Amino acid sequence: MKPEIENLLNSQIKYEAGASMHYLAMASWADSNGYNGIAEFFYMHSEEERLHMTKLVKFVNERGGTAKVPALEAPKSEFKGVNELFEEFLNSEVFVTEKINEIIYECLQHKDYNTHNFMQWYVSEQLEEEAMARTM
Ligand code: OFO
Repeated sequence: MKPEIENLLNSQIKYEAGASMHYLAMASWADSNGYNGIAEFFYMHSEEERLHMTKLVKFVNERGGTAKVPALEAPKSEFKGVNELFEEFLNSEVFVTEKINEIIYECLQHKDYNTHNFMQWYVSEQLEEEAMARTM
């Protein structure tokens, strides 16, 4: 695996982990403020992001790279209300989509068609998640 691609994938591992922790903090806030349905949604979504992270960790290692499990800053834990949760959700998904697009671009520059193919799963996933966040 080319070092440039490995670095980008390791950064992506961190973004997925960050999203997972961010959504967990949002779930916890919703839970303790009486928004149980919203809490369930973000607990579930936090788990999904963790799976996205793990999928990348395994791929980097399988391809002969070294996946780095990142240190993370504590996510924000106070929110003004549910609108803020959903605004942050959308912004986070838009950010992750941009980062995935950067990886796709670099894969093509480096003729890394294996990683390009693997990342198509994330492209489809982001399309769905961004649309869902926008609708909510
Ligand atoms: Fe990892 O799928 Fe959204 O961010």
